[in-house]
Amino acid sequence: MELYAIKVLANFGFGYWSDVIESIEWALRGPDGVIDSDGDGVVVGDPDDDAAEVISMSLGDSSAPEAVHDAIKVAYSYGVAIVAAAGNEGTETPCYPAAYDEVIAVGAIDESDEVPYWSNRNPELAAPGISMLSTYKAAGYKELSGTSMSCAHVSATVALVQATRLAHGEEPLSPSDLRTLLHSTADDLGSGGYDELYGYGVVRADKQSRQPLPS
Ligand SMILES: [Ca+2]
Ligand SMILES: [Ca+2]
Ligand SMILES: [Ca+2]
Repeated sequence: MELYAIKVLANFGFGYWSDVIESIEWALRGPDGVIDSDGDGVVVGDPDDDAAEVISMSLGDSSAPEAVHDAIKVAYSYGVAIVAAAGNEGTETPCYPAAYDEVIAVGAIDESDEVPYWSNRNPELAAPGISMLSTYKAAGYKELSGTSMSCAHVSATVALVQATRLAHGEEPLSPSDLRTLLHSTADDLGSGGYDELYGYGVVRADKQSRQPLPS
């Protein structure tokens, strides 16, 4: 698997939805600029294609143009899993694009598994989001907090699941099957089952059924 970093926001973290749309389309085309280059209808997991298996978006706003949703629906229909930060406004629902049905919205927990007041409610999953060591400008590292940090944990777990399957010669999971797997392996905290604080629970990369191949 390869990692593509696509810059869509300027410094201070602001940008345009048109750039977000373009980046989603880029991730689906991959560096060769073509969706499904061999025309077999398979994109995710096809060695002939270079599309992203998962798109991770640590960004959001209270609303988004429908064209963002359209781009997400296209990528999802090709089997690309899409993960986004639930947002840090303390609202009852995730921000966009996390709020779209196709997107896995990720909320934050702290080191005591508590959900901070600012983590938007009703995420799909929760993951660590307080004082996470992150890459930072000028080739540095810095401890950062927010659902942006949480989002990356879920995206990485998706990548781990898909990469392990592909390494075993198995088909990648569809986004829908991936989500079912992540729900069932998550730590169900708060009230039983889905709840507005943790969603289906805290993502557990270590509880995925397949173990990595020995190196
Ligand atoms: Ca391609
Ligand atoms: Ca193909
Ligand atoms: Ca629960």
